[in-house]
Amino acid sequence: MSFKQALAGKRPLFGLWQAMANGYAAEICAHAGYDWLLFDGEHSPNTAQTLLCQLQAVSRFALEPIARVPSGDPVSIKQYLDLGFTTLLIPMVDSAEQAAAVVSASRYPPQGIRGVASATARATGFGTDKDYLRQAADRVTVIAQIESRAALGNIAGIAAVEGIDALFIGPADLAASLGHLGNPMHPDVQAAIATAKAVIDAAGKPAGIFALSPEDARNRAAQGFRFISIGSDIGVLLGGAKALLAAVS
Ligand code: 3PY
Ligand code: MG
Repeated sequence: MSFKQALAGKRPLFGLWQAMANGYAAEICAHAGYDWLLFDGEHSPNTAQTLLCQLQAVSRFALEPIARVPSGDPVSIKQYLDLGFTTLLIPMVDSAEQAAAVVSASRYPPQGIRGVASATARATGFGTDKDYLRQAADRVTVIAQIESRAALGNIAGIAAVEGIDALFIGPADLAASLGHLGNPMHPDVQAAIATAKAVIDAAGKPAGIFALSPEDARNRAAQGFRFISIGSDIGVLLGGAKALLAAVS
């Protein structure tokens, strides 16, 4: 089942951000039972090699490995898809034109501009998956990140783009863009998120968000967000290390 199909299921899908850029950490987190893990190519020290290692480490688990590309650059999109990621999160999508461009980058001609590396790409089983080229568009899920004032202004147009399968709100960048750097719980930011969610709902697309706490995650689930990041590998490690020390101090 593709992630876009899974998003239509009964319950929200909970994920954990992977910022440690490490296959061993990814494998450990995969044992925890999350619906998805997000491998971050935008803000974490990932390369194609580290992403490959993480993807291989989680391949035997029933979870969706999502990759966040560094930007909407078609070259990154092509490379991440060829590595074998089938779900991509595209940061900083600010307009319908940008949204259409990232969809085009994820599709082979004539629908798009994705280059073909069929026999040398992991995505195709190194050429053994004879259905891949024909089915790639159905298998791939493209998620646009909404995280700026400009994106809020254009959100209906972004959501209407065919091939944008879901929209994910980034509260940290949205707060910064709205003049509340470091304060995503500010009422203005929260109001903007509510408005954005309503527009995404009206477009009939699934909405996702990065939750700021377990309580925030529960609230987002109750509000109908379909996929919710509830923390990060780094947060879990540091939080656990602090709690352990505090327990004996
Ligand atoms: C943000 O909050 O800006 C993110 O990109 C992660 O959700
Ligand atoms: Mg962001």
